[in-house]
Amino acid sequence: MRSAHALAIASLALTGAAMGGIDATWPFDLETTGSDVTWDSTTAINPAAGRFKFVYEITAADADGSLGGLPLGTFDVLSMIPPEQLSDVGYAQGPAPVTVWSSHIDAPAPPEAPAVSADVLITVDGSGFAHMSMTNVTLGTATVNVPPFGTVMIDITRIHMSGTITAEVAACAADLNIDGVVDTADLGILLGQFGTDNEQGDINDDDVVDTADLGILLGQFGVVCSFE
Ligand SMILES: [Ca+2]
Ligand SMILES: [Ca+2]
Repeated sequence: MRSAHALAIASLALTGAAMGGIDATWPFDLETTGSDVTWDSTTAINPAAGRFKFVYEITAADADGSLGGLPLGTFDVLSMIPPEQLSDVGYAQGPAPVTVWSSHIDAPAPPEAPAVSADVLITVDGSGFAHMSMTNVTLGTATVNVPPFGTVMIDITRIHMSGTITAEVAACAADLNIDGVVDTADLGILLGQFGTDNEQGDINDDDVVDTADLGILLGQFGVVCSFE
C-alpha cells in the first residue's frame, strides 16, 4: 500500500514538473532601517518558461519607532498595510530574465501619512532565481498606543516584513491558467478580461488584453504545453 501510494505521489509530481504548475514556494524576509534591501531565492525555477505567475503574501510585519528620540518597540504593523498590498499576483511572459511584479507601496494608504513607502520589485534572472528588492525606502510616522502615554505619533526607525512567494510556470505563454494545455478555459479567461489591463490575460505584456493577445492564444490553441 505504502509503495503504491508513494508511486502515485511521485508520478503526480512528475506530471506537475512536465506540465507546469507550482514550481516553488519560498519564504522571504526583508528588514530595513531606511536603506535599500534585497532578497534572493534559494532555488531556481525553469527560466525557459513561456509564462510566469508569482503570488506574494505578507504574513508578518513589525516595526520599531521612537518618540522624541526615545526608542520604542516592537509594534505589530501588519494591520497598517492595505489589504490589497498584503497579497498580490504578478504575471510575466518568459523566458527569463523578466520583471514579474513592480509596484510602489504606501502603508497605510493615502491620505494617511505613510509609515513606510518604497518601490518593490520582483524579478527572475536568466538562471531562474527570483529576486525581490525594496528601494527608495522612506520611513515615516505611525499612530500607536504606548502605555502610559496613550495614543501617540511615533517616528518609525525599522520595519520588518516576511511572508511567502509562490512561483508557477507554464511552457506556453498562452497557458493562462497554467494547467499544461492551451484550451477553451484559457480562451474564456482572455475573453472575460478583454479590453482590461488584467495581467493574466495580457500575454504580450503591453498592458491591454486585446486582439494581439487573442491572436497569440489562438496560435497556440490545442497545444499541450510540456517542457519535455
Ligand atoms: Ca490552460
Ligand atoms: Ca496585450
